[in-house]
Amino acid sequence: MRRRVWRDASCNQGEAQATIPTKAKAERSAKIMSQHHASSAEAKGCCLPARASGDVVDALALPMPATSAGTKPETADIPGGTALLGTNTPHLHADGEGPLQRKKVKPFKMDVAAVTNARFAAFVEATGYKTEAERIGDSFVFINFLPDDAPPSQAVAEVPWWRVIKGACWRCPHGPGSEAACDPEHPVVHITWNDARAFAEWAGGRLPTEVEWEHAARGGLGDVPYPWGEGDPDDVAHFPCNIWQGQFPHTDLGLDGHVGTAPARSFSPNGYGLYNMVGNVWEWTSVPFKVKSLKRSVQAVHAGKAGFKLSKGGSFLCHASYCYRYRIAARSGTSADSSTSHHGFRLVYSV
Ligand SMILES: [Cu+2]
Repeated sequence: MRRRVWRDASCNQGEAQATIPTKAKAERSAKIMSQHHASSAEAKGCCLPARASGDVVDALALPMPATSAGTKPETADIPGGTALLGTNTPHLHADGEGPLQRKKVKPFKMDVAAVTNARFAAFVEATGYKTEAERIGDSFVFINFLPDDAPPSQAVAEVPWWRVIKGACWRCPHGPGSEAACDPEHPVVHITWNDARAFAEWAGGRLPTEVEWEHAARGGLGDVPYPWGEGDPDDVAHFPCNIWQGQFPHTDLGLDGHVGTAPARSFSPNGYGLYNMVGNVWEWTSVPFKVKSLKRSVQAVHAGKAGFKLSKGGSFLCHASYCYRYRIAARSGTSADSSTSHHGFRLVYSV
């Protein structure tokens, strides 16, 4: 059977490690370890567990989430013109956040919210599509979602709060038996870039470019860090989006009302009527993840990421103390066949 290992997608000079783990080919490295060694500093490619074959959940045999509501996409009109990309005040330099650039964009339409489980279920019902996580048989699940009595699972060396869970997929986001966590109104997760493109083909849309995504996220406000403008979220009183509060990765206090994903339409929309452009779930873009830098240290951070795709927006796991990526200019990347419990997508439509 196909055998894969898992590695961190972006260690940014130690200041903020990856929030998107990566599926990489077995030849690349062997940084996998068993749960029993997840916190051991010595775990360097030792304890490589063999994948058990068989007993992969047939997700098509599982009950479908309700599709009666929320399957029709609502879109917002995004004006064309001069769009802003990046920032002159980057926080994670190695991610390639700067400088601020001006680009021309044509007008387009964008889903007001990330694609929901209900909408994705309609796609699956119509086409019989099986996601890559279903076909491969596992996906990355954030450790806090696993039950206390969960069997040992594989962790990612640099980001041990990610576990490789057999049977985890969009319909069972925390692994087998977690169908109830697949809420029809929440963003679909455990979706790879390839899955998102398949959905887009069916839905008559496409993934946004980075410029389109940022232009839309700014909501007409210009050079601002957030879709709501200025004003950093905090752990006390300002909760404009679904991110982490508390000490990562142990305790999400959920002061913003959500531990894990929030409904795709939650919090106040931005100036273009778009919900949750930052926080909640990462969103795939159509473009490769590239960082232009002549610095060797930056090049070293991104070595081995050829073919990665760019994701935007951060997720419910982001926190300023650790992974300050719920800003419009923030960016990350992972491979096209990676899927996690904090990654979804939304589409744009050419007009
Ligand atoms: Cu993050």
